[in-house]
Amino acid sequence: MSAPTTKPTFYPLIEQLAGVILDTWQENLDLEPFTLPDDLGYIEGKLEGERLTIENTCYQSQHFRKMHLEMAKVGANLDILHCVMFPRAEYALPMFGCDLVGNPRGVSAAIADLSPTSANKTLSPAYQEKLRQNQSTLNFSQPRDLPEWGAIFSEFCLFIRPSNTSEEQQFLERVREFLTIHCQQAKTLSPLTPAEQAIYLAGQQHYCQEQQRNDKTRRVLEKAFDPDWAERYMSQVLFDIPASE
Ligand code: BLA
Repeated sequence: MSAPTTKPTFYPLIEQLAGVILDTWQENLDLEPFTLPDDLGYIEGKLEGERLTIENTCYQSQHFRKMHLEMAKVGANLDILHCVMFPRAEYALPMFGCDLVGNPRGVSAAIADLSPTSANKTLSPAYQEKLRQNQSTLNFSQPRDLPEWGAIFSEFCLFIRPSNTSEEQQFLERVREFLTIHCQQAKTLSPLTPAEQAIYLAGQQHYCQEQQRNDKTRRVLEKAFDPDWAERYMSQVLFDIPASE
């Protein structure tokens, strides 16, 4: 499949968020390319007669095994940004994850979190202290309830429907904060012992297993492609479970 000659345009907040993610990565980390399996960089499918296109950008760094930014477009009605930073098992790092779903009427779901992978499923005191600093200034009029599998997220998880451009910008700035804290914390850490690594790896495996229970994502992919393809994409690209050593 060849790349299109014209790049699709996305809902403005999605374009802005992609810019914030890539800028923060570039400013804080030494990025190296990461190649997705079977050249899944650019993908096209058909969803009920509408074209679904997926553009993937992927990097790795000293602290992160895979940093994945995906922008997907379903016809003219659904724009999606998905981003996950998978830590290397050597470092006691949480998972950064973000999902934004937009339609012509606005953004229906904006979610971002730094999700714990430790044995006691809490973030380290350093993360908690940094995340608390501006937490009380946040004010969103339409918070959303997490599904059952959302127990993987931290107490700092943002899950909202932004109701105006000011809330959209507030979400954008909070994600910039999450990413900056995450990249800067990563650089302070020393490698874990093999026994400790096994615990954090199990935490990542659990996170990916639970994310694979997201029926809303699966349904979009199943309709555009087919159930086998959706399963392969969710388990090998979106939330590939890191192998145990
Ligand atoms: C919700 N994800 C959704 C929704 C759609 C997608 C259509 C419903 C929107 C709504 O309820 O308003 C679709 N998301 C996709 C697709 C891809 C995608 C097709 O990423 C990729 C091709 N999801 C993530 C990550 C998080 C996440 C990293 O990929 C969180 C860190 C969360 N998405 C998430 C949650 C919901 C959601 C919690 C709401 C699920 C629910 O209400 O049941």
